[in-house]
Amino acid sequence: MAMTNRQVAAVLQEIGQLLDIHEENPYKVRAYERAAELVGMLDRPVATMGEDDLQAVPGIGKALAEKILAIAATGTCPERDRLLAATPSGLPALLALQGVGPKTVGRLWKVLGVEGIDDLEAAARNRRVRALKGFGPKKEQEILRAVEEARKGAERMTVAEAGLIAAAILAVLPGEARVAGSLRRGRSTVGDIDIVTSALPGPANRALRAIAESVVEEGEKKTSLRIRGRQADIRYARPGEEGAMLLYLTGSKAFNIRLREIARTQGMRLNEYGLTDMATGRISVYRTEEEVFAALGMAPVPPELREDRGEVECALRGDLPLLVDETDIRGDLHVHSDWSDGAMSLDAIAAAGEERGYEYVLVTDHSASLGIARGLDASRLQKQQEAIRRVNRTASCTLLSGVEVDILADGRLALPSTVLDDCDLVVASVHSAFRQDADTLTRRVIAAMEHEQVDIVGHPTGRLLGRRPATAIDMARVIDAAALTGTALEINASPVRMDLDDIYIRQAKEKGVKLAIGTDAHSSAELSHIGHGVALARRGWCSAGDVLNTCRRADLPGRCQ
Ligand code: DGT
Ligand code: CA
Ligand code: CA
Ligand code: ZN
Repeated sequence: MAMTNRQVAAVLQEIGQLLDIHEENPYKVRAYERAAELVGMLDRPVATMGEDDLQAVPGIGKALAEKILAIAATGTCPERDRLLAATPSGLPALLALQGVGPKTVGRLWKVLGVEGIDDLEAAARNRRVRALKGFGPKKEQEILRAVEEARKGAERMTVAEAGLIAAAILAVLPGEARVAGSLRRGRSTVGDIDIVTSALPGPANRALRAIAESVVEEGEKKTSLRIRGRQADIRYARPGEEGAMLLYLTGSKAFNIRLREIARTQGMRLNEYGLTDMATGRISVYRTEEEVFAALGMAPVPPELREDRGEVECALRGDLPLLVDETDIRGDLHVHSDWSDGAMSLDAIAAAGEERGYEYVLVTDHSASLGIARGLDASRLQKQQEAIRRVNRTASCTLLSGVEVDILADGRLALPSTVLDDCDLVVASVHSAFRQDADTLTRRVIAAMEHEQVDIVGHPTGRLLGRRPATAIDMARVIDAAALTGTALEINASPVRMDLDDIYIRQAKEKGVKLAIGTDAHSSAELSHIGHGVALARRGWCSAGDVLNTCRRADLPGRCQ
């Protein structure tokens, strides 16, 4: 179990926070924070280093080196295990709340006996938090809001989590099965998992029981279960009759309601079993969704569009847009290498791109500035560009040299424009001062877009699903500025970001703004997240022409020629 430096750094950070919760010596706390930063900045994976190599790093002594090696090998160390044993298991999760740090958590626990998010909510509602020295009613309100946000996030899952659970269910069902619901529609988050199967209910229910945490409801038509802390609904359809069931369970609810209206105006009743002719009472069943759409006189609507946002009218007229498809994608426009905080070498990125059949991958390591481990300064960026040229001599997938440059709090960029001039494409992103007010944040990002060298704005709203809300940025103004400056907006396809989301993508597309899909991959497996970004682009009604990554390398903007 060799851990990456990033993972080791996260564990060191966690130990620091646990010590802080326990109000231990601040110097000790600081030592772990510092160690996390140091490990984040190392050139080599700590897993491949010996104790002597580590101790040669300024700031790492013998005791720390031992702990780092233990963490790299096992994921934990005795110090962490001791701390975890002495801490209520619900406490570390409180650190994820906006505005709640280790010191706050420690006091809430020691003074008010708060041991988890439920306790905290109760304490805040009962106005016990404001009684703590230095807290007050305003802080109490903030805590309640943060709890609410966290609950919202925890209720819905990422598409990655939903995909894994769905795959586990599909694997055990003894018959044909299809994913439906919001997961099939490509929504950025998923409430519960919906599956349609033509497997026989008896054997299927037996198989499901074996993998479920608990069975909520079990039947011949429908079974609901809890699995890995989540809910899944399985609907049974007879073989050869799955069409109407898949259509129904895919939704959305608003789309289903429109389809039923359309059926009614044609003298038919639509439900999950088929179409009933109201004059004769005869029911027609369908093997596929396409056949149901055809019976309603409509073109088949791609699942990603089924939200009743104008697609029903288009399907009736037969002028649905031709949506971008994953096969149109010629490259990834946001990938990190081991030159900053990624795990892949440049060669590994080229190989991974080649494996996916890409023409190019844009390497976008972080610029050097506060808060980001191992960012590139001008001279390392230049060295990286030389290294990229060397890789490109033999690789069939071309590495484009880019950078993910920080947009500083005042709208300046973390690297000078002369340096950015040497990049093929430049992504500019906000990584700090997320809590600025709407106007400041919006002006800040627009200022960055006005730099001639900036081609793409990375993860424009800055949200981290379940962890951090979107910034106060005014996307309507940003979209107008993007149109004016010819800057593309990113669709960050990382399952924890999914940023931009569908509504903004559609607004951008309608103003002629190009969208750039990037996985923000830090490892080769994460390149496969591109599909989530394509799904979002489709939900934003994008055709291939709206998406930058469908361009041949020679047609990309920036300085790619
Ligand atoms: P989610 O789970 O919140 O991410 O969103 P969905 O769309 O997967 O919603 P879910 O799981 O509640 O229901 C799955 C599908 O079943 C939904 O997309 C459409 C259909 N459906 C659910 N409730 C109703 C309803 O009251 N009327 C109609 N016509 N269809 C419904
Ligand atoms: Ca669902
Ligand atoms: Ca459901
Ligand atoms: Zn970023």
